[in-house]
Amino acid sequence: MSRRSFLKTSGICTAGAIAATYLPDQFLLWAGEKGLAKTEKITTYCEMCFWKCGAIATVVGGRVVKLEGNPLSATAKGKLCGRGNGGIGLLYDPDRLKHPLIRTGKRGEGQFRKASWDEALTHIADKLKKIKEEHGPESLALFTHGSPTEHFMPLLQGFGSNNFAMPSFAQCRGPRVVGYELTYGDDIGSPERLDMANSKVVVLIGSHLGENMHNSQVQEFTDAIGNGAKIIVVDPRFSVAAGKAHHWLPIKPASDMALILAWINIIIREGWYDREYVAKYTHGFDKLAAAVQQYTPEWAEKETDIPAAQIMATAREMGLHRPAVCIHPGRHVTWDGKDVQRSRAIAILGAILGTWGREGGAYLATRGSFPAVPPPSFPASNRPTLKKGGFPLGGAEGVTNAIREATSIGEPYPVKAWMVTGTNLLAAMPGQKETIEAISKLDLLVVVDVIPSDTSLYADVVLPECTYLERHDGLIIGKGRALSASIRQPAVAPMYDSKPAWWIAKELSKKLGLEDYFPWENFEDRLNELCLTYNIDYDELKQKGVISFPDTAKPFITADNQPVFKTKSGKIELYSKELEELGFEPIPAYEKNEEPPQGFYRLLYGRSAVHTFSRTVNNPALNELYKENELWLSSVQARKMGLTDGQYVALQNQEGITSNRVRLKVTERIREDCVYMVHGFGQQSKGLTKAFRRGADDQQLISSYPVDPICGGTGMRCTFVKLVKGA
Ligand code: MGD
Ligand code: SF4
Repeated sequence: MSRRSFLKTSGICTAGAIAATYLPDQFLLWAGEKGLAKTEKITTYCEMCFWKCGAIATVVGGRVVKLEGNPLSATAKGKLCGRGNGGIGLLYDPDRLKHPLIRTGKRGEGQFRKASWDEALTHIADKLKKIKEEHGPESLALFTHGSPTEHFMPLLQGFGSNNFAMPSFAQCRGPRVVGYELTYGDDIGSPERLDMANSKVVVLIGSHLGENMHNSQVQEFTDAIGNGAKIIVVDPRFSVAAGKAHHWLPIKPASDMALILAWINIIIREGWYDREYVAKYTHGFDKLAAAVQQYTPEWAEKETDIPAAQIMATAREMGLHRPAVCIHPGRHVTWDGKDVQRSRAIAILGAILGTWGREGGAYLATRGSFPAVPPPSFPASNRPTLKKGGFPLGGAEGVTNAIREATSIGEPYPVKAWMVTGTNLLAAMPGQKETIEAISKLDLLVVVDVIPSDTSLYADVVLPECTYLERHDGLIIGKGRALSASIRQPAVAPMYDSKPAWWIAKELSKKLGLEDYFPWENFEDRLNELCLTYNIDYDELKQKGVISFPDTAKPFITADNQPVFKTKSGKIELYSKELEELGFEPIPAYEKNEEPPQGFYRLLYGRSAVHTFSRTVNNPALNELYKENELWLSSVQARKMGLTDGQYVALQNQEGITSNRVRLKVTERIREDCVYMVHGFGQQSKGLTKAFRRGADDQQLISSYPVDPICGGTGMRCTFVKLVKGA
């Protein structure tokens, strides 16, 4: 694959070639290359999103001047995406948090005074001790995402609480994890274990690869296109991926389940499924076949707006090329509160085509592993954890909205302190009013961030973490095709008065008498120790950045490499006894979603190739490439309303909440019943000088939403908006 074709698929010809180096940096780079200045190459892994690509930083004269992908990294394959290159923009963003801050104004006003680390940590520790005394240790909750998690978990659990949650579950992958675990006894992993490059057919159901820029996955998608795979894209919008598709299915939003069930029905009815595989590895096929009979292509046409003939043709394409069919499971799948069942339907479609463990389908996870490091023994609690929130399959990463609700109502017990690390809850969770209301019940809100996020405006104490280019973090243990370990180490020393999360957690632990949970002097000692346990040469790891064990890869089913399904039946469960016992449909069934009323559009949102949620919108290098989001509106609707391309409008939801102004992108590339914008914009924090009130915030508009009764995922594609002129 050429660099050009990768960039083309990423939909960002210019962004991939991003100016990650500014002019003086170009000079330093040149000086380094000529041997005129001291140059170092430091290996690390990227934190601009959660794909964890191995990266190499070139440091000249103490300044990071270039970032490149590590060729040894399976997620980078020698390249970084536009955002990965933009890491330098985060490091040198003048808007970064520079000192610990203690609030002086009202919550939300963003008035703070500078404090020393000792004062800020003492303040937090004193408050936490008082809260523990009055309400018990479980009254502390941790909201977290990404690398800081590993450092703050021992603090939370050592304190005596197990109340933690990450938005990556109930606002993102949770329903998929649960749907796949119910079906295969295993999640499909992150990165998803897809053998896309070898697929004959790639099916993307609402996955906008190329705009959603997961590095190696987009590279493999590009390879699949280059290798002649048939591409089927189901999307109400003509996405970048749709531009590469042989079949673009512009589905009526929120009717995907109808299409998937019809596909399953046709593939069974026409005998296009993998009989041998189904007989050997699955459970409940006959019940599935009977249950889906009602979902004919003609019926599905009415539900989805996709012609029955096209539904047939795409089913045939999959059946004809099985098992080399790669059905992407989706990543951000919290759409309509019925997402576990939709994810299960996708999993079932893959199963009857025999794709799990097969070339061109989904590969099996390595069974290689490093010796387990036993966790410390944390104090036990006799109160229930809040992280499942009463959802039967609430998941290991916790349900953010459940902890938020418990905080608001003070039931089953009071939650009085939140630590928020590496997540911007106001942008990540729907129901901003609910988040602010829950915060108003707290005696302490601590935010650990690198920039003054919207959530930090409500904090009592803000702690500035240094960026990933200035710190050590935990090893990344890759469990994809082969076992691997990747290291993060500082390319430069922390700027300003910022500190790494491991240091913050350890210092706070000392003030709380919890230092036994951090039994090392500094994090390098900890990494050294882990490498000894794992039998990895630490110096070699530092130098290479990634060490892989190719012998541990056994990706495909063979006579002596049989898959293990950790389900109740020991097989792939097309019929789920577990769901039946919990009172849910054992086989996915169709339930119609509400449609927008007259004058309203369904609000859809997604990614830009150069941004990750709200975390990059203020990054000088990335903001330069995409400064504010646009609202996609069909040209037919624009004409009817007398609106033109480039004009500003506001959006108003059914509860009367009105957004910031947003610029219209009038286009033929979207259906008439929906509008679309990139998520993460419209931030309210003045400290974000480049992002402040640029574009509209989708999250502000998602004020009511269905919740998946199985896992607690919040359905965020059920908001209807109208356009307000004159914004
Ligand atoms: P961000 O909005 O990027 O996403 O939710 P979040 O992870 O909360 O906020 C991340 C915060 O972490 C930022 O304030 C950033 O500055 C900070 N940060 C970045 N790097 C570091 C670091 O090294 N250390 C520390 N301490 N902080 C750091 C994402 C979540 O949002 C997810 S995973 C998904 S898939 C959902 N996407 C989504 C959507 O597409 N639309 C809507 N409406 N909501 C969504 N919510 C979900
Ligand atoms: Fe960084 Fe891009 Fe890789 Fe994400 S996909 S980790 S932003 S290089």
